Amino acid sequence: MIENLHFIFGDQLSHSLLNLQHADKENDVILMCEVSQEANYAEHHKKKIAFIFAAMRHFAQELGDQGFKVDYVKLDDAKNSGSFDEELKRAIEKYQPQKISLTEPSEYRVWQKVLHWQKIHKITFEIFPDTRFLCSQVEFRNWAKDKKQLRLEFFYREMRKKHKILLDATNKPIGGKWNYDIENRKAPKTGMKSPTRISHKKDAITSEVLDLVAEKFPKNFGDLLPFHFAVTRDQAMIEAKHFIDELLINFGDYQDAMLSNEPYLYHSLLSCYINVGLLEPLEICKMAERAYHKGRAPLNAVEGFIRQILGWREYVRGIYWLRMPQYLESNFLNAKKDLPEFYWNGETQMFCLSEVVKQTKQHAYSHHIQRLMITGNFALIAGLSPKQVHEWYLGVYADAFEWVEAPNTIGMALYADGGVMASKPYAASGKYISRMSNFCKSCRFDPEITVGEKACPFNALYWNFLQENEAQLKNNQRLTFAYANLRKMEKPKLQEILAQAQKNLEKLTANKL
Ligand code: FAD
Ligand code: DLZ
Ligand code: SF4
Repeated sequence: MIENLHFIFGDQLSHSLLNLQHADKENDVILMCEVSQEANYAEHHKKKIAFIFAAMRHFAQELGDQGFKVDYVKLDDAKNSGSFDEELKRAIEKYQPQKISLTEPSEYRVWQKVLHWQKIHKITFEIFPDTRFLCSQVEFRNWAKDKKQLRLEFFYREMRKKHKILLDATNKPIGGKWNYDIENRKAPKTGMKSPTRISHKKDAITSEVLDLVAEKFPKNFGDLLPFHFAVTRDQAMIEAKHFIDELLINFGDYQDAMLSNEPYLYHSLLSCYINVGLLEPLEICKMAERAYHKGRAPLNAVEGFIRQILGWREYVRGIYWLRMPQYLESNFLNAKKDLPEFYWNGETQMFCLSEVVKQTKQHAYSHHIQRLMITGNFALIAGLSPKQVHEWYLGVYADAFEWVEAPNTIGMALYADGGVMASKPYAASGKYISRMSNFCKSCRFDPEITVGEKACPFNALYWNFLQENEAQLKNNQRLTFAYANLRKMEKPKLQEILAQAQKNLEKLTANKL
């Protein structure tokens, strides 16, 4: 019999967790388990599963080294039941704890389980808030409650003030402006190359996990090897320092740039480490702020980077908890088409899409603009089902957890929430992609052409999207210019473009685009 059973989930790998702070090395047991139910609730990329299991096993080892009693259930343990529900039940029977202690789970799905456990197990549950987030659910609700419209910019300013980040002595934003986004849209330079990224050595724990994933998930999407991920806090901190010292300086300027064979450019690759808890958001923001004060990175880069973490990351989490569970059913534009095969196999003539899917398959990573303006934009203007698109993003990226993925996909990329997250749909034609990338140079289509054999499919689909969704979108002030252009178009030309869009959609359905 023990006093307290601490249940730690796979994205709670932080020594600062409140329930760990309260754990007693003598009398408590810490439970962690790899379960097939979690591995299979989405079509997870092999690298994602390997990263999470390897990071969980290393974290369990660190806790053991610190003197905690850890019960770690591996996926292939003979008694592993395959679900959180049954593993908790088994641990309760084994240890007869007086109390179950946990930190609130990040996802609604798992929170429902916790509520259920409280009903069925006649034991006291002690549930701690997740203090790694910089805005609590209650705080976000209070901020949101009297607002007609939620907008990141105002939330972000509050967060800057609350956490005293990039403020001068009078609590005004350093440099005089809150937001330098306008400076962060440079097109890529020809021949641009970013520094080589770190590849961490694989120890016996990671190698065992890689063998396990190869054996148990052979048919899952994505390449398991090569595997470069950090799997401990120390390794993740090496990644963070590398980013701050070598890459942050260019992060702002080329934040929106896309290049083939350069999947990472100047992005941090820190999302998966922050999301599982190996790194904490506030420490990363402070590292970036220090780099600015030491003159090692310009303000547009530092502010832009901090805005993603202190602003967007917290904002999307707030929206998720405000709107769940209905959020997953959102379909404001009534988009119904099935996700095309090429999202899985990359087999499409559209070079931009095949390149992003290829990078995703190789690395379980794709940077923000590729997720938003290539795979997301296409899904939006082709009218793909938000639910199917959401399930794809949830599976294929190593950093994907529903609380952050769903608002980004359903809200930001697909506008399926009708504007809760974003003030306008991020619909764009091939001209945008051509300006911000070198993809079109390798493509059989031409971004300057809208109709005909060589026409870039994004172009006709873009106008078709505006036309088809006019009733829902025409009053959006940020689309005034786009609708004015649509109306200016001569009727025969518009008819030709709409007919081309239908051809594109027919080819899409036949897997021939
Ligand atoms: P950087 O570009 O270096 O940005 C720095 C950090 O800011 C990131 O590590 C991340 O923690 C944070 N960040 C940046 N943008 C966002 C954002 N929009 N929302 C939340 N945090 C942000 N991010 C996830 O962490 N998990 C997801 O499942 C996820 N799904 C997405 C789906 C779509 C359709 C889109 C458009 C975006 C999604 N994002 C998601 C946001 C963003 O694309 C990733 O956080 C980013 O690409 C991760 O790479 P990075 O660490 O190199 O980020
Ligand atoms: C994503 C994931 C996977 C693939 N496997 C596990 C697992 O076996 N055990 C575990 O504790 N967590 C896993 N995770 C992360 C969980 O999905 C994450 O902890 C929940 O989303 C928390 O809400
Ligand atoms: Fe993509 Fe169109 Fe450019 Fe081809 S021409 S890469 S389809 S944007």
